[in-house]
Order: sequence, then C-alpha cells, then structure tokens
Amino acid sequence: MFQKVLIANRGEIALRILRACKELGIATVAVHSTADSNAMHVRLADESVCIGPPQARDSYLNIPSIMAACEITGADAVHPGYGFLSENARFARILSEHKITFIGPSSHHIEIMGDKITAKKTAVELGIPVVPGSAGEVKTEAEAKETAAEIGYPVLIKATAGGGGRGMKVAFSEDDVLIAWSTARSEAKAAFGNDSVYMEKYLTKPRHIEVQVMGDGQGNAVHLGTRDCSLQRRHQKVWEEASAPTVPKDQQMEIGEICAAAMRKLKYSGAGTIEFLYEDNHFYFIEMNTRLQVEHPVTERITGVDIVYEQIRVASGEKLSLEQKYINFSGHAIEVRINAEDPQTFAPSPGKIQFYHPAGGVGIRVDSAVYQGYTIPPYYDSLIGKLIVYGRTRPECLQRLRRAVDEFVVDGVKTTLPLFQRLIKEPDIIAGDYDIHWLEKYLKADKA
Ligand code: MV4
Repeated sequence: MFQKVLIANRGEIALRILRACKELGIATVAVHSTADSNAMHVRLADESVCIGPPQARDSYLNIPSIMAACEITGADAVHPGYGFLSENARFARILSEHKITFIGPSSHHIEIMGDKITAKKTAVELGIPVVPGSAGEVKTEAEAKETAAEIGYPVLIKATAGGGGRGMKVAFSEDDVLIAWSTARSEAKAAFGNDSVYMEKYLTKPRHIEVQVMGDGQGNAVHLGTRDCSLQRRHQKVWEEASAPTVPKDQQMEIGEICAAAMRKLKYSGAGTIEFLYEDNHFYFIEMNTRLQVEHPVTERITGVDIVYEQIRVASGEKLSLEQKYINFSGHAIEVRINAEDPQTFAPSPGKIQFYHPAGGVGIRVDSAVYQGYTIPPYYDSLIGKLIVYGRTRPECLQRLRRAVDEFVVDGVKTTLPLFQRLIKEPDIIAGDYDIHWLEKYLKADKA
C-alpha cells in the first residue's frame, strides 16, 4: 500500500479522497493555489504545498508544480479526482516515469477513450452496443453526404477530440449537412487543435444513462449498476439518480454485465464510467470517462461500495475486493448539486457564506468542503456541495429529498437550492419521466 498520497484537486472531491486515505492509514498531501490557502482540504491534509496562483492553468493544471510537490513531500501516488488532470494521459505517463503511481487507469486506456473514434471502435470490438454512425473520421464533403444518407437524417457531427458536448453540430437534411460538417470541423480545430470529426445518427429524445465500472488491471472487473444523469443544463449535470428510473432491472443488469465483461477483456484498472444514450428501450454507447465522477456517491449508496477506497487499493496493485455475485443493488439514491449560482440564470455567485446549515438525518449524505465564514473564490467551478439522499424506494427517496432541501440553508450566496424545491414538485420528475432536453425546456418555458 502507498505511504503518502498527493491529492491533485480541491473542494469536496479533495476531502472525499482524504477521507478514503485516512481509512487506509495513508498520509495525505494537499496541493492548493494561493486562492485556496483557507480551503478545507488544506486544513485536513497532513501536509500541504502551494502550487501556484489562482488560475487553474497555473496551479491545479500545472504539471511541473505538481511534480515538484511530489518530490518535496515524497508522495508515492497521486489521486487526480475529477476534472483538472484526471484524464490527462501525459500526466499519468510522467508520473509513472517518475515511479509515482497515478491513481487511475493506464495512460494507454486514458488515451484510447480520449479519442472518441478509437473509443467507439474499441466499444464495438468489446461487444458494447454503439450509436449507428460513420466507421471513423468523415474527411471530405462527399463522405459527409454519403455517410449521412446511409445513416439517415437527422445526423450529428462530433469532434474526435471532443466529448462533453463541445463542438457538436446537427444536420436535419442534405441541405445542412455540408455546413454542419465544415462548422464542426473548424470549431473542433479551434477548440482542440484537431479538426477530425465523425458522424452519428442524432437521437432526438434520449436519456443519459451511464454504467459505473471498476477493474484491477489484472482481468477482474465489475459493474456497479446505472445512473441517470439526464437532468442537465448546458452539459452541466444538476441531478443524478441511481439506479436509472424506468429502465427494467434485467436490462440494467444486462448492460452492466456487457460493460464489466468489456473491462475484463481490456484489463481496465480503476474506476470508469461508460456513457450511453437510452432511447426506445435501447442502450447506445457514446463515450467512456476514465475517471472518478462527481455523481459516484449515488452508486456508493445503492451498492455499499466505497469507490475511492477501491480505486486506491487497485492502484497499489491489490486485486479488486469486489466480486459481481456479491454486489447487491438496493433502494434508490438521488444527488443534487448545490452550486453557488443564481437558480434562474445560473450566473456564478461567488462570495462569503454567512450562514451554513447542511441537511442531516436518515438517508442523507452531504459531500462538501465549505463552512460558515468560507469565501467561495471566483476561479473554479461553483459546486458548494452535493446532497445525496437515499430511500428504500424512489418515492421514499424523493420524500426525503424534499425534506432535506427544505432543511438545507446556505446564506450569503445565491444557490441552486430553490431550483430543486421546484423540481421536486414537477409531475414528470416525480414520475421519472424526463430526457436530456427536459430541464432546458422547463427553464425556457419559465422565462416565457
Ligand atoms: C448525442 C446526442 C444525440 N445523438 N449523440 C452531448 C455530450 C456528449 N457526451 C454527447 N452528447 C450527445 N450526444 C447522438 N448520436 C445528444 C447529446 C446530448 C447530450 C447527451 C447527454 C447529456 C446531455 C446532452 C445534452 C445535449 C446533447
């Protein structure tokens, strides 16, 4: 096992990782920017190192600074959390060249999944169902027209180096396919320095359902069920559930087993999330994320698995302590993201938290790194905390969520809590009947 883990992140996820390290008896190193000197992760870690000025590119994304912090403290492993350097294959490679363990998959697996065409090809080879689309890159105007005609309109053009929704263009007919294709290419070039694009059938009303997987790099892998993350705005998830409501249990286990089998074949190591669109009762692979995700606690709650603890164990060379047949799925969990944002416009609302009272009681977990008197800096994402609620059934979970949202107080900054107060009353939400467009339509109708 590791002696000392450096946590290359901040906020609630840095705390989440610190806690797992404590339970494993591992010493911790926090790194922080000058804007985060008073942050909770710095206070709770055994040691801390300032790695640069506030801007993330100069601190949390600054590989030489983080390598120096490893050297100074003698850390033998780095946990990257989510965001920042968590899916940076070069960072994973540099660490391994310095005999420091990256707590995550191999740089090879990060690279494969980072290139969306290679990811999709890999998925096909592994027997995972994918969205119908081009075999690879769509390189010419002629190819764009032919491929779209084969797939059938509407089609979606995506950046090979993209992901997370950036640089996508829809074409509804042959009249717009060339414009969509060339716009997608130039936007991809500008955003990623790579103009490669591919094409897919555009699914018009899917749900976003993902499968959590874990492997040990030795051919053992399990799935931890599904999460529905359809409630999102501008590709920012606001509400996540495990298991995905309305998907039959046997179909959930079937797609889960397909994913687990795929990860066994890949000899995947660590935590991963396989993203699907779900429409008309079918799962279609779109991407794989090779990191711990924000919404992992809902999966932890319904399975009893400590995903971060398991990540650290397998990174240190131990076998997965989990076996599929002993993983039970029970009850329902919902996470809502409490952001320091205007609940109507979603404009960031950094500032000082004057009063803070998190919800508690039966079925409640709050993952947060704020405290009363803490000033939320303007430089990073606006997540104040995650409210994770459990119930034996989805209705029980919703009832507790309603109660917990009422109880939660954050004064001094605007938060998304009032949005959740409204959402919990919506018949579609109560019924679990929503797709990836539901929230944006709801917010738009609100303005009109
Ligand atoms: C799609 C799609 C419809 N059809 N692919 C957006 C983020 C990226 N991960 C993939 N995305 C989408 N891919 C096909 N073939 C619709 C989206 C999409 C979306 C997906 C998941 C969650 C929210 C979304 C919001 C808009 C579009």
